[in-house]
Amino acid sequence: MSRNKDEPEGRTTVTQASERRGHDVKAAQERWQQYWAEHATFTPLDDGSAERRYVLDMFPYPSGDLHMGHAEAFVMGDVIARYWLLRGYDVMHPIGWDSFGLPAENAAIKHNSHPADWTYANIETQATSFKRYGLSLDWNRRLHTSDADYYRWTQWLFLRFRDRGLAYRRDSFVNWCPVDQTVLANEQVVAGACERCGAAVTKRKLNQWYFKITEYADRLLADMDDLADGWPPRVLAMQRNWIGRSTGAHVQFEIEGRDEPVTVFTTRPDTLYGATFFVVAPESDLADEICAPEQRAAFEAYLESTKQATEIERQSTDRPKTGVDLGVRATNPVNGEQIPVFAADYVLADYGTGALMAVPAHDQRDLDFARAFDLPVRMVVDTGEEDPATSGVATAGDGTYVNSEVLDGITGTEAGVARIVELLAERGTGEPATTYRLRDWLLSRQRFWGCPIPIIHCGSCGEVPVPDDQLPVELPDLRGADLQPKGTSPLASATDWVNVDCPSCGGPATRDTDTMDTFVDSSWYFFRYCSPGHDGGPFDPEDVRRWMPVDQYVGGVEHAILHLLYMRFFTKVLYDMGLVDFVEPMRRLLNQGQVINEGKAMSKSLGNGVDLGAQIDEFGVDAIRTTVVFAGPPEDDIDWADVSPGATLKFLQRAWRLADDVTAEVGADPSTGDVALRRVTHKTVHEVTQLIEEQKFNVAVARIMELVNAARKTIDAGAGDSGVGASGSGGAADPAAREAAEAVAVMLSLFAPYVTEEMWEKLGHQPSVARANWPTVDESLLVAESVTCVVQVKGKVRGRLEVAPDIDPAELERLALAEENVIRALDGRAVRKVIVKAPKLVSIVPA
Ligand code: ANZ
Ligand code: ZN
Repeated sequence: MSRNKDEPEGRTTVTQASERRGHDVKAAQERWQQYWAEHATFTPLDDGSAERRYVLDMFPYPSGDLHMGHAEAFVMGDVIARYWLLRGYDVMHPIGWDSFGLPAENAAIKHNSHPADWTYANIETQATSFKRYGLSLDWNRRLHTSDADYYRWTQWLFLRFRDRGLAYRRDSFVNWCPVDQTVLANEQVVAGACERCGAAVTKRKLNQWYFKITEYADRLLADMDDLADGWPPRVLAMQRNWIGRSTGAHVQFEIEGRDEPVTVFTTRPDTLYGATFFVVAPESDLADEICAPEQRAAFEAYLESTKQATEIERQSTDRPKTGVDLGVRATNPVNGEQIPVFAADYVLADYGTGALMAVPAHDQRDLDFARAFDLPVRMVVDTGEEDPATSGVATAGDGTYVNSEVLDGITGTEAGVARIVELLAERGTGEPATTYRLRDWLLSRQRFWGCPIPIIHCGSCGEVPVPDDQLPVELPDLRGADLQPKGTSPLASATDWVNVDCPSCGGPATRDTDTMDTFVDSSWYFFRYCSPGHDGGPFDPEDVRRWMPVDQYVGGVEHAILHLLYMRFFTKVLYDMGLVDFVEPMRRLLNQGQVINEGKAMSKSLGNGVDLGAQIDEFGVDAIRTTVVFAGPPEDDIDWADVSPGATLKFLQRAWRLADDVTAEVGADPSTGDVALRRVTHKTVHEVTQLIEEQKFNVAVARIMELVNAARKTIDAGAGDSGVGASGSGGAADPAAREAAEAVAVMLSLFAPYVTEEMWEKLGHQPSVARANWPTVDESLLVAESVTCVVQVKGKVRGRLEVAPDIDPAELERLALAEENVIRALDGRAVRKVIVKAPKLVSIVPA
């Protein structure tokens, strides 16, 4: 433990000696960890004796030992879980590991070992650290998504999704990382580079498995109304944008040489008369199909050149527009005008219909393209701004229609859209339509360390699901095999595993060699916690009914989009399957901030990393936990350069000394104690309760610190006397000091579990403080301050009352007449008159 540097050497006073007293941090950590494990302190009873609450932290990936980020993420959930436990709820706070995934595989390749070895060794390291970190976790529900008895059910769920038409295969262009040799989801591509290795991402055509999440787009949007109270607004906004619902119309254009018309999606059908050209996505089948022979070579060269660009680059407005004329014409369905057709990469193949009508006057990207290719710009909405043809700036606002036949003279987009949609409907060339940014969820991965897709491919039967009673399809061991990515899954090399008899016809067949995106594993783990080890299904619906939805989910905002969207999708499908009776799995969501250092994210290259283990060795778990919480609101980032775990440790020792000093008996009546301290205690309990409910944990710590100071003052006020019988006047024997110390122990246990167990024991209570009762508030002690009211009988002072400054005169009169000394002074005589001058004086005149 570090010495107090402010303390002059060599001079020892009584207070300084007592300042040095403190509990043994390391011994306490070992002792109570063992106690909690032996007594299953944090295992819910699940017997209906108390209302259930489910607190869940986003489960960790076993990348190595815990780091400062975990310290913050997990302490927030722990504060909530411990608080609910103290409030008498039956709390479930489980833990597990999201243990499939690429890093394990890459580490195995690097160190010539097996992903399982690396994964499970890291899990053990993290588990030990979680236990030391004093988290109120129920270890009996522990799960690992890479265990066969977990992924058996991941596979089972996949097959149920497939039964419902929600899992399917198709060819598509996918993001491809040439280094990791795997498919990446859009969100795993950051600024055109692989999120993991930084390599430039390219496109590749592959036959892949998808979940049809788009079928749930509307429900994923609509059900967010239920989350408005419990989820951070910015997360809801991110989800909404990701789903990206757009309303407008589908409009059909005839294309030269093609029998069927081509449909475009537009949000502005009202600008149809301003469409001066037509654009299709270069990689779409349509482009390939309609391209005129004389333009074929140019088209193919262009197509090749677009494969490098990412989706974001392709859509960005400040990028020079490129494209190629396909040498055919499209016909505008409202005025019969013939317009040229281009392929250009600002049009995405998988948004809308992969084709658009270009209205350069009112869409900036179309205008940029028109200027680059010298195409006409025709204004059809007069907004009063300069004509886009001359200004180069597209106008998008409301205005009056011009050059638009049936629309001319109409004002306002809404009216314009309504009129044109009517016209299109009459002619059978268009209708209202809705489209989404959200794409189906690509779940195939060509990697080893993941959940095998339980499908068998048979030459005569096609795709055959592995029968339920043959699940799990276990990963082959592949120990010693080369896991180096080669574009096909390493599973393909396990020929004994791959070659199987078709479950349907018995003929020769092969297993699907893709594994699932790990987001599949993490989309249902919270259900499994309700039924640990259940082998009749992924979970027992009865268990889930009792515990879910989760009351509080805690995790990083980096999961604001995908993980949360996917688990919401899974829940809705399970609802449709009749397995759960709710559609949203998480009632409340808390996004904790990050721990940074010197203004920057911690990183190896910056050398500004702070090692959690070393911090704990130096200051102890309690000090680190409390420092993290005290640093700011849970959502904010913490700069470790600005905090002082040393000062926190001193505070915790001060708190401990209260318990060490108190001499009033257990159960001593606090109402005989120091009223001023009692007021502070009850006010603090009242405020801390509210602050915890509002998740303002940092302020709660500050309030508890003040209470520790107030209790210390009371104890020290009696330092001179023997301490015996000093009740009410301060000192260690004052029952109000005990009351304060007990309140500190219980409230502080949310943040500092070890020192408070020690305090609770010193205060003469049975362990565990985690299972104590949250202190109750005596409302009458909440008045801000009190005034002494003098009570006179026949002009003589007979009593004094401590009352609130704003006390009601009638109440004051009642209190005065009930005063013992006053009753004695009246001696049975009737009262003739009472003069009340609230709050200071009551004068009683007897008959
Ligand atoms: C004509 C038009 C006129 C458009 C106008 C906009 C303004 P949001 O709002 O994001 O849904 N579009 C359609 N399909 C596209 C694709 N595959 N790739 C790129 N852009 C596409 O965007 C819908 C609008 O984006 C559509 O409405 C279309 O351009 C374009 F004054 O049609 B609009
Ligand atoms: Zn077959």
